Amino acid sequence: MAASFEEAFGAAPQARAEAPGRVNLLGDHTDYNDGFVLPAAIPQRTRVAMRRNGGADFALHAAELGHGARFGLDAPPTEQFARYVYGCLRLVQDEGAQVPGLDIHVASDVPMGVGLSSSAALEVATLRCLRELLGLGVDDVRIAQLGQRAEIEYAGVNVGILDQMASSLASTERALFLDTRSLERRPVPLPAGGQVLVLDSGAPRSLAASGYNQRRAECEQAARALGLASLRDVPDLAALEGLPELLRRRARHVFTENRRVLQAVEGIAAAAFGALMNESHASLRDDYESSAPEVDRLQALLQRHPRVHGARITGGGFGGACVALVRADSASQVAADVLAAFGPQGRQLVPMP
Ligand code: GAF
Repeated sequence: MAASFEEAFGAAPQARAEAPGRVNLLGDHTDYNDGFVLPAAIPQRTRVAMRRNGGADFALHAAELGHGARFGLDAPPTEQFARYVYGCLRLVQDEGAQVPGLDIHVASDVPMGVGLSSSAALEVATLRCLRELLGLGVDDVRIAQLGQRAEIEYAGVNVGILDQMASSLASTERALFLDTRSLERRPVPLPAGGQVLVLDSGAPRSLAASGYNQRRAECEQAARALGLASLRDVPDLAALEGLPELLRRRARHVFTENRRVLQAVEGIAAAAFGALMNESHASLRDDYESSAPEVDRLQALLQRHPRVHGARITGGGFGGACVALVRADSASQVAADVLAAFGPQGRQLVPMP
């Protein structure tokens, strides 16, 4: 596959944009319950370049496709990867913009399918590039909202807004504390003496889409049974007592996870932040049942390491990566020790090795 726009299309692009993946430090499966999240951007980014091609159709080149895709706005492409781009084009047209035929090149080093939001990075980079090319008057929050809709309406996963807000607004230097109901947000420093490490378990997230949609439906069912607009509004754990066992555990995860995020942004020490990460993992594993055995094994190795403050599965779950808060300047040592014990299917993703 062509490594650059020029190589693929033989001319320079008219617009370029990029957007990062994200790692969620705390607050998973809270966003579609109107709750709190705490992501940071990762160094890996997706880059999109575009040029008007004089026609009405779209030619997409991306290494992830393994071949070029061609499509028009009247019918979605068959490849899942191309559907994210298609969704963005359609939504921008629905916003009232005239979208001309385009040559589009995508290059990305955001790891795919591990819980680091490669799809949000693609959506946000595509929308940023369209904003630049077409002079769209959409701000970064609107970009995130359009990206979320592209994923729900054209890729079939009923996601919340965490990933797109993180890709659109977070930095790698600090975490972004976001209230997903009001979209109020503020940057939060990482705990002093802590460094973020992300290791992939190599466990495929094969059931991620169906498991995710099912969890979301269970949360909505629990909120309905409690007579609440969403699980964000659960006042205390006692309020969950009347729920059937399974729904009670799902709701308990959401309630305790929101509380953990609120505690984590109070300027607590790295050790206390790490303890919240460990609790979050246990809650996702036992109450939310959105972890996987290989991820649990990786998390346990991380949690036990003397230079680790805490660790948890990150993102949508059902496989994928763990994020850890480790002692400053310890990431390489921890990664080497833990991966040696875990096995060759594991790999270090952040900091980039
Ligand atoms: C996926 C979704 F896209 C997010 O909206 C969020 O729900 C996350 O899983 C779990 O916190 O990344």
